Amino acid sequence: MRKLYVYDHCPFCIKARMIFGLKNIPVSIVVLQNDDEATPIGMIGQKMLPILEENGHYMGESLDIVAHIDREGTPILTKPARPEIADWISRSNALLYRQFLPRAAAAPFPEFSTTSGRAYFIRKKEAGTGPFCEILSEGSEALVPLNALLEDLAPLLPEVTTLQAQLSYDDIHLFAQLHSFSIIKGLNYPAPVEHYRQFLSERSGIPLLDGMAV
Ligand SMILES: N[C@@H](CCC(=O)N[C@@H](CS)C(=O)NCC(=O)O)C(=O)O
Repeated sequence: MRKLYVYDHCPFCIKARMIFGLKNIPVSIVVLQNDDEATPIGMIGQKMLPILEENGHYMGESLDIVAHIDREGTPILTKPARPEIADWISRSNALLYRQFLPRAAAAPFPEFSTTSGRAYFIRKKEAGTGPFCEILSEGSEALVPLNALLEDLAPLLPEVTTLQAQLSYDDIHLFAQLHSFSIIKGLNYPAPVEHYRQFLSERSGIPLLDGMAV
């Protein structure tokens, strides 16, 4: 069987996992330790996941994996992408990942099951953001703009009935983004956003992180 190497916290890995779940194509999920550099470098020449292993070949890049698997049988990502969704994602990126990273660093993800795996992530990401404890001390004030973004998203979303018929690459990017949002406790999801994230979680078989949210 094909193997998909991932980190559970990684939004790009969520994108690659989604296409298998949405198309009901079996794949064996392998979670690497976050400080395991040798395995991914041995496969694609860089320390980067997701990686798909198929018949002794390795494919990196989440969207290459999505396109490759969507070409198998009947494609499902047939609806055109909408620029307003890409725009919302890019507006939310910086705010989201500032709050996401310190929470992910403390969460019970399998890629952090060794102390060195967790320490590797903290060292690497704090180099970009500054100390995680300072970000966490921003408290609920920091959630105000994220809640505003969720309000902005509600009117942009397709109806769930439309989603049952056709999906697009927007749904891959947006669910991965909302999956990251779900590790942040205390956010308010407007009803259309809540329906959307639950629908795609169920259809792709990828649980949201609400249960470990802080
Ligand atoms: N362009 C890549 C980006 C993948 C990516 O940035 N993966 C991150 C995890 S979210 C990674 O493996 N970074 C190296 C590290 O964590 O050390 C893709 O879409 O597959």
